[in-house]
Amino acid sequence: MEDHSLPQGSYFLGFDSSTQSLKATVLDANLNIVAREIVNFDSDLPHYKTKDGVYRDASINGRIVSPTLMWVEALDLILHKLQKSQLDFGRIASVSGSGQQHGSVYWKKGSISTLSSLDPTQPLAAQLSGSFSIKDSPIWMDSSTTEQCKAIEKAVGGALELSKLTGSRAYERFTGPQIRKIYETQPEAYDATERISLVSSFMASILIGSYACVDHTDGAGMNLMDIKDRAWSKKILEVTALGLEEKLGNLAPAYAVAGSISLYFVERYRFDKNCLIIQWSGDNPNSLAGLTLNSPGDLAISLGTSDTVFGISTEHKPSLEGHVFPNPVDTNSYMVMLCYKNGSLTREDIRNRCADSSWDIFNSYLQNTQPLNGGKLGFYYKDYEIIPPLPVGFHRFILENFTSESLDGVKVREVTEFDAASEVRAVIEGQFLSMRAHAERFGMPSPPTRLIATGGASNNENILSSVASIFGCNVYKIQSSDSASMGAALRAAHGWLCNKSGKFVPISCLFSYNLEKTSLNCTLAASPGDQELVNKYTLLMKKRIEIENHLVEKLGRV
Ligand code: XUL
Repeated sequence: MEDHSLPQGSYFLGFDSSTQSLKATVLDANLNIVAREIVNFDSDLPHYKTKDGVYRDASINGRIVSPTLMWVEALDLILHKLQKSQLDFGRIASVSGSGQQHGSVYWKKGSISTLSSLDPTQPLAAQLSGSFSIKDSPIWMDSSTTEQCKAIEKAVGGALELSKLTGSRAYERFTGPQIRKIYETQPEAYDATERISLVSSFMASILIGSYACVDHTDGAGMNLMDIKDRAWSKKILEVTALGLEEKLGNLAPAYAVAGSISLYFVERYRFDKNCLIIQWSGDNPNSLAGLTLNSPGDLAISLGTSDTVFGISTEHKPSLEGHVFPNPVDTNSYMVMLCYKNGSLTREDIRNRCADSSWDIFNSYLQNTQPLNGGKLGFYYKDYEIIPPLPVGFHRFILENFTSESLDGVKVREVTEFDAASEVRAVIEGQFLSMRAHAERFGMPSPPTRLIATGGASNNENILSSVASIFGCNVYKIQSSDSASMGAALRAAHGWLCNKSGKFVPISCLFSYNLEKTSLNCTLAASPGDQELVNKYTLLMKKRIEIENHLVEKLGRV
């Protein structure tokens, strides 16, 4: 039998270049965490003057960008922090990473020579500051490309056709519509671009000192890749922007080697020169790997700047809602996902306004209010939401005569405010009722066999208890809530193993160690308790969707 063990004494480094921070997780050969670090963009790199890692452009509706150079500077800073923590870089056998999905970077013509000859005595940012034809990268929060989405869908024969081809209908944050907008509104900048990277392939490019490929999984978040063939769709490239193919480079599987680490990092941080860089991917696909999701009955929810719900599917059913991506660690299955823009920043907003900016008060409100919130339903969109496509605004309703036995005779009354405690419960129940409803509509398992929670808010027991009752299943957690950087470290190990074997090997080979003894062990965090409550939530969810449909008819994007 082939030996699938990882070399004892070696380390595997995973990054997560996300909206608000750059994180790193280092695993040893037994898959235990040996080091972690974080660079918080707002506080550690204040000279970029970001708020929550982004710039919200008040002059253009829905435009949200991040300074590309900040991500570059964060890489030097996090490596410097890891160096100070005495991490032995020489033991790192491979590196991979997660990038916030959809965000794009525009490399100026000629930048490849700067990238391939970086001087290890100088910081990265100083050397790459002139390398971008667009200085601020459009990111996943941007919703300014509705016109481009409509045009692309129309040109390929409709939204469902685009979903059939690429795994998703056109979405404002997806990279194809973003590129089309740049092509239309900044043609000189588009012409001056020699390579367009995703955040994932961008960070990998810096590490290898050359342009890295986009991986198949994150590539499916662009509305440009034929998901069946895992190749750029010529038809869609043509209707997106002229001359696009040469700017995109090649695609590669997630488990492939992007290249060896560049001399810059060997000399500046003492990485081993044989250290491999495995293709980076999106944060959600890598979370799927980090949570060791492997059964179609499992669902994961990631509660971060964005909230996402995802699972595994063996088939690709085109839909007008949600996304289908290739599974980064299994060549035969797909990842299915829903993404909400109003995640932690919206929870924080309600905490700040209603709970004196304190999570303790927020939690006490959750503890002291009854499940179902006496029929109070809230819709909180601090940012233009994706699911449902509704603009910024808060909407509150009270269901009168809601006995929780049936919806007969229930009257819906709109109100302008709730008391503070009800507002807190309404934002939490509202977010998870919406997730359950849309997950069911998208064909995800209901109830799931189990639900694995990750991301910052998964540390909140009160929130997880509501999740368990709303979804009607047990909720589990892994030791670290940073599944995106954990998944990247795991994918670094997986890619290393595939490279050693000269072919794809299932990631389960890595788990022959007995998962329970590793940092990936899942523990039960909350149970649904009483089935009657689950049934009542089912009714409430139905009513909520009815109200949501009315709101979309009245205010939504078509
Ligand atoms: C997924 C999405 C977000 C970002 C967050 O489609 O837009 O979850 O990946 O980093």
